[in-house]
Amino acid sequence: MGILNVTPDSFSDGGCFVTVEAALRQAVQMQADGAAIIDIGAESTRPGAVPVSAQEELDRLLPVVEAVAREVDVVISVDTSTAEVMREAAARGAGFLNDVRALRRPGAVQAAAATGLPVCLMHMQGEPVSMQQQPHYESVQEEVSAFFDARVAACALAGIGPERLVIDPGFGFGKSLAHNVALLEGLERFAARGMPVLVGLSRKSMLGALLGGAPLDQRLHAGVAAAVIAVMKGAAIVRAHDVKATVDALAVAAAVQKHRRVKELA
Ligand code: 7PJ
Repeated sequence: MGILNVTPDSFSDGGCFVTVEAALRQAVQMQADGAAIIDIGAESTRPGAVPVSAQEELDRLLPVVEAVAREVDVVISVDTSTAEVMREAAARGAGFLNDVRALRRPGAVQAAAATGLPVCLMHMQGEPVSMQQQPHYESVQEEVSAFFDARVAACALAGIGPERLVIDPGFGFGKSLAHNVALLEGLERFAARGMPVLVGLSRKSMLGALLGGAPLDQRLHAGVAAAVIAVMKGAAIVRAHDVKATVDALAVAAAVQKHRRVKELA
């Protein structure tokens, strides 16, 4: 899953793809580099970000969704928590909903249900504006797992069955470095629930911290390592900025995983 931010203030590539032409060029490149899904987001959710209005999100997102749907042979994911944006994007060719708030905003679960699309439920403690101030868990594994229980149940009530759901522990969303590492180490547990697991580790601050304070543009190798670890622990979808490097690394991980499955079936 390649990342296409159409926000003016995304933490890693804000402002780079704000015109439709630039966004489309980036989408074409990511598809050529091996992305099967392109995740288009118009609301920045980096730590400290304040929410944008639904209208602003629609204005930024929809022209890009339309252009990518017309020109690029990929599944379009929309990174949104807003019910209206889900409906409008689905009507314009989106094929996947990616919600960092796991359909907790008013009307979101009903809107997502009505689209018929698959949905990623991501865990976040708090809200972007304050989530990194004091993240706290008794057991991060247990609490993220209980969160998925509750959200999967809420989705079922609204008519979204588990076969339409993908889960994501939400690296960096209300988590300390230790929390993030614990979630990555224990990823098998989420994969064992039977729903595909999505991970977003690309360029995140946990990588910077592990490298002793590396800036954004020096986190590529660590991000690729994290993606490989996640896939070896059962992740099915990797959300990444650097598609070519990630796809190449995951070709190796996928071959090993495939061999393991064949052996298990034998
Ligand atoms: C994630 C996301 C993630 C999912 C962002 C960034 C911040 N969606 N949207 N998982 N992160 N599902 O790109 O670093 O980790 S925005």
